[in-house]
Amino acid sequence: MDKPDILMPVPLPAHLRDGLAGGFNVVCPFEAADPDAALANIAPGLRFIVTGVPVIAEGVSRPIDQAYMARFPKLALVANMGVGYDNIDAKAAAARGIVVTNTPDVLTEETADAAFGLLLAVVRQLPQADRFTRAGEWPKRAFPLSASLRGRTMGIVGLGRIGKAIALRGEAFGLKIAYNGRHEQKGVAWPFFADLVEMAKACDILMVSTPGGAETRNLVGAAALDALGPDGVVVNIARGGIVDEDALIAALRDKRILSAGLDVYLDEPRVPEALLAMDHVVLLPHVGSATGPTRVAMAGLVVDNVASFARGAGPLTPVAETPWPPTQNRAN
Ligand code: 8YV
Repeated sequence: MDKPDILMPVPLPAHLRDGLAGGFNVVCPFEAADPDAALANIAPGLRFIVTGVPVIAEGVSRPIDQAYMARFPKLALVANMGVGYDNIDAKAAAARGIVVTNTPDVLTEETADAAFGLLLAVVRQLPQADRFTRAGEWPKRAFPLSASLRGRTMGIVGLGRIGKAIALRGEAFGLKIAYNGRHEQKGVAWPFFADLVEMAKACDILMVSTPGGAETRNLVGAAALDALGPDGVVVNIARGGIVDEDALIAALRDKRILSAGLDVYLDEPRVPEALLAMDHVVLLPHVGSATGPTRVAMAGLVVDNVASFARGAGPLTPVAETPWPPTQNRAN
């Protein structure tokens, strides 16, 4: 029997493609001479899509929105390589009876490591110190004294799995922790702030670790940045759209906050020139989960989700909007 088609609308890692190739015919329209024809060819019978944030290819970004899903009448599963799935309209998927899966847990500790490394790099100016050493400046002068992590309070915007793992690292480093989110969490002793600006007033580090998408667009704006104050440090390892990029650039330029460490941007992989021109920020190319072992684990979970679903055993890690087994009114 022919292998079923699975559509990969954006370039994703080779090991994911290899993992799927055993059981599926992986269709990559971005490689076809005529991408539209390649899609039209498979559209009537297509049941599976595998997608993710295309971290490598400029200009190849494909939100899986309502209109896109509507092109595939038999679409049953959209499997995302990544815990964040703001690239997929999961509510629209739910309304069409399509299951969406993501890759939670396997990247939690890795991403928390990256977040904390970024925080240390920003506060102690480690990349700047490296540049200073390589430039042969050390024999001529001492590297300027940096800010310190001592005595700081870290406010976590979004205390999910990754937020909690970052908070535990913060405690081990002697930081005070607070958190903001939609709800106060049971069994969590760290102080909860329903209001982000109020939390920013009580903090000097803002750690952004909440899902992206329309609900959190520009959540961290000028008011929160001003509340953080001139010693304030913003670290964003979640999604670029959560922090108002223009407001952040203005606050950094006017020294209303001290610095920022960013792994994510509004229009990846393009980074605003204004940020690139600043020496007091640390800019990473969306590498939160980007280690060999973790990317292999993420790809493995994608393959396991698709394989399990395809053999009728259901998805392993469906997202909240498309629970499994399906509830009757899950579109609501
Ligand atoms: C990856 C991520 O960049 O999991 C996420 O939400 O942003 C990262 O792990 C991406 O998903 C790789 O496709």
